Amino acid sequence: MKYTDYVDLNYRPAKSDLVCEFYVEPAKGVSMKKATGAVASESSIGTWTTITKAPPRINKLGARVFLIKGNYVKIAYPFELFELGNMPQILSSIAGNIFGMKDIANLRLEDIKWPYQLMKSFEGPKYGIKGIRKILKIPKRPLIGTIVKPKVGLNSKEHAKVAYESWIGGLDLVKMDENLTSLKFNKFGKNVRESLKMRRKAEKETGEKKIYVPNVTAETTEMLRRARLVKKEGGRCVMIDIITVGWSALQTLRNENLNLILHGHRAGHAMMTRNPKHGISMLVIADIARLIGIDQLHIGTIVGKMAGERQEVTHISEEIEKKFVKERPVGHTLAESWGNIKPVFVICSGGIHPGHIPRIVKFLGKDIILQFGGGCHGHPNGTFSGAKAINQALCATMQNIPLKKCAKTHPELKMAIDKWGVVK
Ligand code: RUB
Ligand code: CA
Repeated sequence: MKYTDYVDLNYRPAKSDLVCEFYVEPAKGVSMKKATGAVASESSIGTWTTITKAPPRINKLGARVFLIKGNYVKIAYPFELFELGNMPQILSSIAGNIFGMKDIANLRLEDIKWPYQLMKSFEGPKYGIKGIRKILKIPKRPLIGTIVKPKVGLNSKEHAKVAYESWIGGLDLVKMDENLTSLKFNKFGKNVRESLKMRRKAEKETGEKKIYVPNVTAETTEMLRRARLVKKEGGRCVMIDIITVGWSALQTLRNENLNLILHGHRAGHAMMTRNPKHGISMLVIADIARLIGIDQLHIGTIVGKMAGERQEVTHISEEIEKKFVKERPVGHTLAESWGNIKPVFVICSGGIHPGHIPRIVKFLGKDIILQFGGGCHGHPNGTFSGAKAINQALCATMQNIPLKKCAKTHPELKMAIDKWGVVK
């Protein structure tokens, strides 16, 4: 088959097809038809030339370009091209060689629609939004959490003390940062034991359930060993840097079924997601993380230190929180019915402080985890007051009270607002 044979604009995808939406920019002198056909060919059964004696039945396995609208293209893949439960194999097809082809100047995978048969070969989140709310006994409001700062450098005892102050100041979750794992001055085992001891103390004093999120990111065998250690020590959750460990490691951790909430940090995603014309969208990364089984995932905010657009963040949150996702011509989202795959709790983080809370809640609703680093520990009076200020700002937001009004009777919030302001 020639590249252009893979384009069939009359084709209507079967229910069992996997569908991808791509942004495609052909190389100079290459037609859109040839470029998109090249993508469909190389990501399914084809190569640069025709294969002389290939059995004709194989042509049926070819992907089909069935829609070209400007630079946006939809391609349908027969389900038989994919191995059940094997995310690396799926991505080696639809997110593989095609990104380096000479006929293509730019290519971006915008979204994937998963056929049910393939979807059900993955576990999905163990807990998701409802399960996490049940553990914490918090039915409605956004959850609030912190990343211990400085991100690296504290010893285990200092780290646990910061965690304790955060919890008794009113936060629900405390987590390690993405680059803190097991370092000379803060070894993983000791960190977990000290921090969980402080979690129990904080729970006793506040009468509330709390969550500690140790980062188990490491080589796969070591990652599993650390996750089991967290379980043994009475932990409820672990964090994994999903991009740097890779999808297989995430799947291994999920399939281990340790009954731990899985918190997904996305450090490094922007290497692939930031260019609007080439790479992969954060939406697809979030999609895959949901399918494999992340319970809570960093998706960015619209206000903090990390780049991101409101539309993008809103679409990602809908994609991973809803059971049914509607097709969107603008924003490039394919329709999806998530079946039994549970909704993921979105995490808004990266440069946020109490003055951001009303705006984030307004745009993303209450099913979010608000997570502060500098915006807690950078409070003029330190961590405990920082945690209190966050709590006060959230309470005010839940009651529709302007933060500046609430600050008149809450000194911690007042100091936070004096330092960072309120973002409208
Ligand atoms: C935030 C932080 C996280 C970022 C990552 O700290 O350490 O790594 O949330 O970004 P701070 P994202 O609150 O001090 O900025 O959540 O967008 O992936
Ligand atoms: Ca999708």
